[in-house]
Amino acid sequence: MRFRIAICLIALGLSIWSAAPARAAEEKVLNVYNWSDYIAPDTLQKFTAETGIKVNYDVYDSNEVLAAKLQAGDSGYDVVFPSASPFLAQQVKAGLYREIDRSQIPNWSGLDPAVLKILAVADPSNAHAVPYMISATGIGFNIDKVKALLPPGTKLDSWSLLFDPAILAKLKGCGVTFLDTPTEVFPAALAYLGKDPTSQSLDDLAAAAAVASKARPYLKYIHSSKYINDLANGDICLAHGFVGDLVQARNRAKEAGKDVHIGIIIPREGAVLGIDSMAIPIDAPHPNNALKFINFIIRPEIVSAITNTVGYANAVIPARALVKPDILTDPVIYPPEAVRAKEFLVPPASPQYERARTRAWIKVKTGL
Ligand code: SPD
Repeated sequence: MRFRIAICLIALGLSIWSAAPARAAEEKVLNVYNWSDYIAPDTLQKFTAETGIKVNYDVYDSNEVLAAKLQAGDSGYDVVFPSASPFLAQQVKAGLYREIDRSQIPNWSGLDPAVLKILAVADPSNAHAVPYMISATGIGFNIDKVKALLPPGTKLDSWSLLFDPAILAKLKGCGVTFLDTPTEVFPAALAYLGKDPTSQSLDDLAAAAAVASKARPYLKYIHSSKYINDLANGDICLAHGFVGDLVQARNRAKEAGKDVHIGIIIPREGAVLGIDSMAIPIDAPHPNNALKFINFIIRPEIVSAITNTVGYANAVIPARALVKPDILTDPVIYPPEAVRAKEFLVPPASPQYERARTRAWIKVKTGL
């Protein structure tokens, strides 16, 4: 019997030993699942040229879509980009990510400790996620159209632009849009109402849903990425959006030489703070390539080129010297302390609250 156990242990030892070279010889492929409009045009080519690793690259535009893929399991992805809270927090708790082997991420030393500290709220000890891009959620608008439609002197600095039915009635004809997620719309509605935007009380949820439902008839659509081009082309005039995406809309309008001028605000009542991170799914087929990719992305030259393209701030301190001065000084991309102080993370919620929030959102969307 003892002999048999010994044989088994030797066999186990051999199989572990023989698994090591197999891991080292991981096939030269990496499957990445990122947000749309969230990388520089040459980032992937540069990575492949340097490492020989071919990247299969898919995109999504909502945390809910990523969450559904991860929960189903066997996504086939090696690197994904969840937002810090509530999504990353819930997914870390559910054991959906591998621990990051920091010995493989020498560029970790450049990461801003202040950002890591905030991210640690979702990912204790920063064990599973590496910060990618940071932004607030705000409002983008067509300056000329909105000013022409609203009474002179209307202040363009508040969530009332998105939720006040009197304002929406005036803007309806030129196109107003919401992001397609309750984790952005309801906190913004609570901020508009002067309530705690991180509240998880069911009464506050009902109040937020009522505000959003009242706005619904004035909306052109609810979508989380289409607004970039539509705002740039003048097809809509006011969009609830991720600030970097609104910056891209502003840039696209300028580049197209159209007579469209986009204003962007982080509303004075406060706004959702988004810290998107890179994480490796627990069942990733190419975890070693994923580590190489993550380390590559946070290299100052690479991450600054991404920031310069997509209009989102990054968390790499030595990259700041390489970010274009007009981006570094843009108060919606790198907001001043007074604005940042009002930004907040959406906290993870109980399953019961999440179900109520999803039900409330479906009601808002369908108008039922
Ligand atoms: N096109 C890039 C979109 C990035 C969205 N980040 C989500 C932040 C959640 N608050």
